Amino acid sequence: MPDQHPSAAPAAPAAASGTNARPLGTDGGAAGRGAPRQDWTLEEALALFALPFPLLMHQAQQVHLAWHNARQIQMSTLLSIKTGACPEDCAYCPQSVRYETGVASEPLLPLATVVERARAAQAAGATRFCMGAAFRSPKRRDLEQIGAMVRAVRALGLETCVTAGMLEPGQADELKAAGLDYYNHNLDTSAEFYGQIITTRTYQDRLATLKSVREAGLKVCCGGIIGMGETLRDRAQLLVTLAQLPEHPQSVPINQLVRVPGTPLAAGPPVDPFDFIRTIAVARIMLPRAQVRLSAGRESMSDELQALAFLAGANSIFYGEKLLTTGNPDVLRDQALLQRLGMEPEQRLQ
Ligand code: SAM
Ligand code: DTB
Ligand code: SF4
Repeated sequence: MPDQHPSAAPAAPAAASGTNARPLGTDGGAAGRGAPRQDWTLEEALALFALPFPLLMHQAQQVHLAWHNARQIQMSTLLSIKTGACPEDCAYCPQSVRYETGVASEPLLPLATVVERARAAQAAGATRFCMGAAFRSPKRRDLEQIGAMVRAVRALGLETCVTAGMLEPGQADELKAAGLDYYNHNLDTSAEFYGQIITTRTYQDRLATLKSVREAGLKVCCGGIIGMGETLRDRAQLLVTLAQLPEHPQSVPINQLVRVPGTPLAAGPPVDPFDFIRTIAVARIMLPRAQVRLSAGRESMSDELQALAFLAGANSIFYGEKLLTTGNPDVLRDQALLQRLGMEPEQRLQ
């Protein structure tokens, strides 16, 4: 008997089988693309994951081409503005005070240093500057300083993003008033698996911060991590949760776990690269309008694997030699990769 992929069975719903007439990932509105769907079910997401790889890639590319300029990649540069000594216990994170990872802690950087780094990122070709702070949640004085950083970086003509832990509604409003464009706060994984990774804040806490951010009028950057021991079902459920938010996040980072010695997740089986690409492709289909960012983990990926991620619909990267505390490909390698692929950095600010 010839091998039969599980998805060859007739159970796949229409959205995954490619047989329905409406554009994939949308409600089929009159404009051709329609509005992004917010009624994705876990069964539909799983059916997408179960598609033969070439069919999944084909569907992801159809969505990608309908919504985006597939030549362009958005480039964001990260800077850790406050490093280490974080009280939370996120099992993947080298910045938690609970793990011996060798990360030296540093208080909030001076404004001048942040501006200097933002200028350098802009000169290298980044259009967004993301400031990451290892806080459970920022205090009043922290937020004032971060607001000043946002104002100064925005004044350079860069888009701004901050990630600094949990926010109350008033704090999100304060950042919006400072001119912040995006706030990054990841769900990281499914609600079901979450408790095995973090115990010091709940999934509900994360959803509450996302609500504060959205309601302040900030753009939401929210995604997760692949490779923490989660099942395919957890990956599918994370994407369903993102797609069912009152509004799709405008930016969706898909991180591959960087295994940092000293963290509880330091040892673990590697992620199958094709499963990683599948996650990007399903994210592209379910969240058609979002920027899907090929995020942490690129340093260990071949150029060919990154090209597959772009084919699957990733259209944003972190650009610059460092993420927060770990490495990232150097800018010359990234520039060469885009050039070899006939692709280019996105110039336009959203
Ligand atoms: N402390 C803030 C918070 O957790 O909300 C902001 C900074 S935190 C480092 C931002 C995100 O980076 C995390 O939510 C997680 O998704 C990602 N991250 C942290 N360590 C990582 C690792 N080792 N590999 C992949 N992603 C990681
Ligand atoms: C996100 O999703 N990934 C970035 C950013 N948001 C803040 C952080 C990745 C961190 C990787 C581990 C480190 O460098 O410390
Ligand atoms: Fe702290 Fe953020 Fe790291 Fe969790 S992910 S330990 S909250 S810095």
